[in-house]
Amino acid sequence: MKRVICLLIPMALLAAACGDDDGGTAAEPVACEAGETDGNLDLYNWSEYIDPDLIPAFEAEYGVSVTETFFESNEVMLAQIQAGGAAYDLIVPSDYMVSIMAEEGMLIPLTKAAIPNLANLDPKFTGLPFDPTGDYSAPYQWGTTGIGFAYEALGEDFEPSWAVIFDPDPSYVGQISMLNDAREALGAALKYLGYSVNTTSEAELQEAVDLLKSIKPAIAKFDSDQYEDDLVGGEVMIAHGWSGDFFFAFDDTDGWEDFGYFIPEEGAVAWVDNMAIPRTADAVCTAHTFIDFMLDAENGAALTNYNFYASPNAAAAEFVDPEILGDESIYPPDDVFERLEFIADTGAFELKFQDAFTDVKN
Ligand code: N2P
Repeated sequence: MKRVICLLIPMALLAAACGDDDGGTAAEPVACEAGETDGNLDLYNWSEYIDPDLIPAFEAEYGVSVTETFFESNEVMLAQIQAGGAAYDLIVPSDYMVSIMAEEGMLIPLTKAAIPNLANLDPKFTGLPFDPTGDYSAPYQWGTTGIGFAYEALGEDFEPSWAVIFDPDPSYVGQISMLNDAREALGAALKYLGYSVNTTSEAELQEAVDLLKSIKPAIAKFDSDQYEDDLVGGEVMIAHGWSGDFFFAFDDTDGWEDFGYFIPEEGAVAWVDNMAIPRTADAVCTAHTFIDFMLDAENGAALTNYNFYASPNAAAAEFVDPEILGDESIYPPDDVFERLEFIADTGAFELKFQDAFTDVKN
């Protein structure tokens, strides 16, 4: 029976669901020293996530070149790494995906002595459940998933609820976008329904599917790539998306007065994206050196000042624009943080999320 099911599931998560029960064979660490390079770096990252000045700065300092390729979801990235085409040297998976990939033996354990700037990390961002020993990943940036909106649609005084999407006002029906991302879109529906984003209840998942299907006529598109541009460009009025992407677009278009972002009162997703080295990497030592470069205090601050995501780098704080540091939509206060939930690896249930989302979209 397991065999039949395994033939029907998406390729990207096949190994996680159908591999041997102990996960893949562990990858061996590689001996690298701080500052060592062993070739050019192929970086596989989310889009608009790195201050473009940092790439030439790294290239000049270490005499290697960096090629950047972009992905728009953890699952797309996983599928690419599993397909084994390009040998990316450094990837930026979110929390639950670090755990999936480490479990499958897809990540090279970090040689921590080659990354002295790990000491700059805020202790809150070390020992996290998806990589308790920090052996496989180093935090890059963190943020929340909520709702970006046009004040023209919601006015100044509205209830900051997921109902903005799941019980939409007729005035903006058809002008809503949602992330093209199974865990995020279903997670939003689960939160609205009062459930955990990490549910492993088929009944709860089905309720989330039914809810998303019921509002499909109100959804203009599922998109994770240009939703923030669609919002500031007037193509949609409401967008489900990642905090910093909205702020980046508001800043880019002088749109701060016309657009906003909120974390729904029912709770939402918080995430940490992390740097990790796939076992198929060629330039493993350059990848370590790049991780160390990104964890430098000033470089970490440059990231946040560019992409408006929060930094896990404590030493960076003094170089971060004070307006960003004090912005509660970027650095949520404790009472808001308590309502946030991290997406976790649900094991074999991951496939049910993927299948459920395919069902929603078809
Ligand atoms: C950056 C997107 C952040 C990814 N453009 C959220 N995990």
